[in-house]
Amino acid sequence: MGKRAVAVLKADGVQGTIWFTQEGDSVKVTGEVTGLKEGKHGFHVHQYGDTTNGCVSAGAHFNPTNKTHGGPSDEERHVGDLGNLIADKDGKAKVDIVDKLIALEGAHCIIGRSLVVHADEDDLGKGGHELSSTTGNAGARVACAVIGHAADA
Ligand SMILES: [Cu+2]
Ligand SMILES: [Zn+2]
Repeated sequence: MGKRAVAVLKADGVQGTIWFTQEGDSVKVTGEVTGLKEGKHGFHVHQYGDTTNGCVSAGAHFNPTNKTHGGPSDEERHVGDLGNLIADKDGKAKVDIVDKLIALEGAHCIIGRSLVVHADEDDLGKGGHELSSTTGNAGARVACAVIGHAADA
């Protein structure tokens, strides 16, 4: 099976483990996040694996191709744009995504960068807010974790 990476989120109240598994040209993203407010929460790979100043030092969305912000199925998107988590009424979000742009090696490699979960919904670039084209206006960073190498699946 494929190469694997993992991010372990451990913030105040918000916790989770997210696995990234290479499957051919795509990366499967699986896991669970708990402790969220019910509803949608922006979910991105940010450029730096730096938490010296909390999630702020993770920097902007991982964007090696110099595009504007979008949704995961858009042509125009940051590599790090994974869309939204959807938390149920118990605050739990199950993650089961396949993405064709993030990678575990090469120019789009996300290992050593950060996974960030936001307080609010990512409008996928379509909200008409001044932040829509850069962040999806997803609000505060409620949890973040450095994406690290894991044993192969
Ligand atoms: Cu983000
Ligand atoms: Zn983005």
